Amino acid sequence: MELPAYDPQWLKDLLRYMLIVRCMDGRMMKLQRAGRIGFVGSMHGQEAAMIGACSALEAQDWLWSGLREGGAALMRGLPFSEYIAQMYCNSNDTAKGRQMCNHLQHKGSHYPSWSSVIGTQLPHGVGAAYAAKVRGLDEVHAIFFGDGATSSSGFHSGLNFAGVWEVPAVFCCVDNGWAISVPSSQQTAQLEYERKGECYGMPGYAVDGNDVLACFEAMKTLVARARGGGGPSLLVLRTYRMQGHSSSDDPTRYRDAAEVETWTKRDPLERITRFLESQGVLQAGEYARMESELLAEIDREIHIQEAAAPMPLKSLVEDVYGDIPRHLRKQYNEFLGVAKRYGDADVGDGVFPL
Ligand SMILES: Cc1ncc(C[n+]2csc(CCOP(=O)(O)OP(=O)(O)O)c2C)c(N)n1
Ligand SMILES: [Mg+2]
Repeated sequence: MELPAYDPQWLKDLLRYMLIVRCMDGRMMKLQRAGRIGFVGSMHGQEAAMIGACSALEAQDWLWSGLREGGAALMRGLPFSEYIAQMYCNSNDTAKGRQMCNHLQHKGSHYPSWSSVIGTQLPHGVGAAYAAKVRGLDEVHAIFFGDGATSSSGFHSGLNFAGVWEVPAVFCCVDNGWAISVPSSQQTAQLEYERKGECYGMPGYAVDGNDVLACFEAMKTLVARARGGGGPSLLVLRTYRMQGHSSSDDPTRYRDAAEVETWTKRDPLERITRFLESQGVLQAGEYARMESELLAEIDREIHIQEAAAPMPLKSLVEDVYGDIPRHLRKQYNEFLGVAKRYGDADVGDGVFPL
């Protein structure tokens, strides 16, 4: 197949964004293992799916996500400082420590806070896409979710309303084959997730989610369709999560080493790097240089955020009411007593019951 004529700098940027995701992910996992932050949902292996697809979005578009799309938000403008502050839930955290860590959000890049409750982002994103349509705004809403989320009620109600209202949305199903320890075969009798779109009156397509350019091209077509008033569509990005479901999970208890090995050979970063080298776009040593510069930048920010103060306890009861009501004041004073008795709560031993 003839490839479109891509701008070499654009291609290099694409690799850089994928590398940002890989570096940030690796560093966050190390921090979690060292007991410095509480929870990480690794994006390792899924970089091409998120970066490729989200590269087709414009600044005015929206990204609705699940656990593993924080890296795409970095590409769209979420600063390293804010990302890491949210992982520490410290006083620089724009969510004020009210979300679990790794539950990122960024107002500036149209990246709403997401919920652990699987599938909730679908009806939320559809509602926002419908509002954009009614108000005549030039916005496309990319709504990301996993293969497991196709079994949630949010998937049904989201796609159903989207089809009826013909909203400007692209549903991006990141099919990594697993919903924690449940393989796709035990979750659905229709393994071709793209065919589920048909039931809601929208076209569905599947693409190699480890091929960043294929993800970009497929998404570009569907985003243009939505922007032009053609309505919603479903895009399945077939990929694999190389690590556990989260930092609390041990995938060796339910996955075959051979399966992991097969996907290791399809590493999306290695793939695009080899391609760019073969095209003369990337010179020898450039990847390593980019990687060490990014890691140094991330490490600098980690030091700053680790030293930042935690959210003041008082913030627990602020912001919701103009005047703090009596019952909250009472609860806060009781909590203050407990905190004084036991000292500050620490980050725990990294175990989270998910
Ligand atoms: C409504 C609901 N049910 C169950 C869970 C527990 N849970 C957390 S993640 C997850 C699996 C998600 O799998 P998938 O949608 O494929 O996303 P992935 O983690 O593979 O990216 C489940 C069942 C939940 N958070 N919410
Ligand atoms: Mg999955």
